[in-house]
Amino acid sequence: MSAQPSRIVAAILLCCALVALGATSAAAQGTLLSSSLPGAFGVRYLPDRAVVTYTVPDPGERAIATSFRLRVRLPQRVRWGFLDREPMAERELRWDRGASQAIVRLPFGSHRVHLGWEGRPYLPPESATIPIVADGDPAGQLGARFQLDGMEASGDALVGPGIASVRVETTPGVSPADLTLSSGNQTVTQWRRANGALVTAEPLLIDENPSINLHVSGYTLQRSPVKRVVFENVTPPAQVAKVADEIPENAILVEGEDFVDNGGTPPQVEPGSHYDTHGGACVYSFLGDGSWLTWKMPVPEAGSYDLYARISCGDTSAYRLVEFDGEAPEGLHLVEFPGTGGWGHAEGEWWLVRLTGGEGLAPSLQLEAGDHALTLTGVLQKHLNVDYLLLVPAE
Ligand SMILES: [Ca+2]
Repeated sequence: MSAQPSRIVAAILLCCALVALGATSAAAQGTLLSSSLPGAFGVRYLPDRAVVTYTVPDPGERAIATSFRLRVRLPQRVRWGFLDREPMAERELRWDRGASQAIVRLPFGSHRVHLGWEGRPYLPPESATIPIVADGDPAGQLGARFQLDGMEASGDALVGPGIASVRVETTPGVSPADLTLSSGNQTVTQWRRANGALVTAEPLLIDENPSINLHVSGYTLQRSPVKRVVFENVTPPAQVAKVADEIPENAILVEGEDFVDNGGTPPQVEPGSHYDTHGGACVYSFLGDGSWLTWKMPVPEAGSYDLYARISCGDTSAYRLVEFDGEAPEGLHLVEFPGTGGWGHAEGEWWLVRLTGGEGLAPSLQLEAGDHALTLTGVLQKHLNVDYLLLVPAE
């Protein structure tokens, strides 16, 4: 875009000022602004204009005029202006060359004034609507608001949960550095260009109907620089199956509390903390904030195995990324664990679930003999408690 971001930022940082002025203060040289009546004033300098927001109460019956006089220092002669969204006539814009100040008469109340010295008179649009599309279907919209230095849009996307790429279709000239998108608490700032759009560099984990927030930097935007936000290749999480809460024959059992490595927020382990746990303990407060746990899974002989987990979840569901020896097994990257009706403090709140090998589940794991590393990474915010994990030889 035609913006010069560093210049804008510098101007904003250096020149933001909020001042309260006394009545009839002199229009002394060197002051940014002065007013003939008391009030609250803020002035912000941008590359082509000063934007003044003010509140000046109506002085009531004592007033002999219906307006007050404001002087605003500008680097060059004032050429155009807006009072709120109305253009100001040229005769309303006086110039005190000696003081380098614009002089305008303004109505009482709370208003915003743009005083420009360069370029053409311009105000950003008030609002815009940006459609969201998920794999070709409408999936909500973002409501956009404009500031002079960018656009902020937000809304819910009717998509997910799962993994998806996000393509932001922009007008020409939007650079990756201008664009920030957040979905829930994840923020995307890395983009690659593809066919006139910006696409997330990495697939994004999306919760069910995530809140989307989009920020585009750019000065004097004429319209929304984003035409559509498109979720592509939306892959839902793998499902698990609840099975009888008994340990199958020949199962290799690894206690949840016996994890061998972890990262992020440490989970809790405390003997006797929960109801009816195997080995008298479980791992709990395993957060969905990117924290991960790794277990050593000993496999006595090469073959086909199925993965089970005894879990509790007091939420509606919890999501975990699954890796075996550092790689996602086929069909098992993101897994949705169901809510079990509680956190495992009462009967029936621990469920044994099967992750592979059943109908509608990911295929059985083909494992070599030896120790394998199973890692679960908590994502999309939800907690999960784990009593134990099983590898069961596939029939
Ligand atoms: Ca246990």
